[in-house]
Amino acid sequence: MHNLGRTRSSVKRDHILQTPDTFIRTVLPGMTDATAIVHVAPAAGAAFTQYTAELESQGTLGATCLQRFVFVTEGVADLATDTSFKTLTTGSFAYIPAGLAHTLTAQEKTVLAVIEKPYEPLAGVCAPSLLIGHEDDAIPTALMGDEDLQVRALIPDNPSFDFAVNTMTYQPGAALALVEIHVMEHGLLMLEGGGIYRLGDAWYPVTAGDFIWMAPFCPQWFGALGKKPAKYLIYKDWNRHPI
Ligand code: UGY
Ligand code: MN
Repeated sequence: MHNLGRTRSSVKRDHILQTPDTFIRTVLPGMTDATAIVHVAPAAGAAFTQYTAELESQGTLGATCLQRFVFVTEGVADLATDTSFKTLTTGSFAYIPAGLAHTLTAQEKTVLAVIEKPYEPLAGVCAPSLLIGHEDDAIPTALMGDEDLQVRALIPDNPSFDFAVNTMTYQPGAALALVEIHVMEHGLLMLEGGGIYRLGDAWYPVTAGDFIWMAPFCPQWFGALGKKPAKYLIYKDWNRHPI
């Protein structure tokens, strides 16, 4: 059905809302039997790249010299390095340090949220090593004491990591306690449910499948609507001085 030029997507200086009706698929270098929906990249003003990789069975991601974070939203994929082999199922994630040669191969139709970023070393701190986990094993914490808003940190809060990735789960009606304005930027993928996102001076209805980029200092607030919890995966740069 033709949408007559309408979409909920919006591109502003300090934020992007990208809804599935505007997704364009491309193939990134080295990908086989796979396509990427690039959600944000330095071309838009971000300091990282985030894309959704849709892999056919036996599809692979290309190599990268950047650090890479992968979260499995659907399917099963094998992550192999010279010294390890792990099968990632839905809800699994992997942090792959910059320069670690690896292959990621889907066992079946698989969808991955992928974040890539140049590593910012910190004097006197060793770079992180390969980390593999599952969201179910991350301990939930109530944000600012609100039991209806649970945050799960997928990456340890350790200064060797220069970014964080969390999931945030809101019970229906739960909301951020304040409009946040901060130096960190965000890449956000709506995984479940929906609600209203305030970005800058605009309020957007958002739902599972949407992507949001928030530039540093973008005013942001979310309130969950509907009868089931809303959940998102959220990236932020972390643990580094802003200058
Ligand atoms: O970690 C965060 O800054 C998070 N509370 N932001 C957000 O959900 N928009
Ligand atoms: Mn925030």
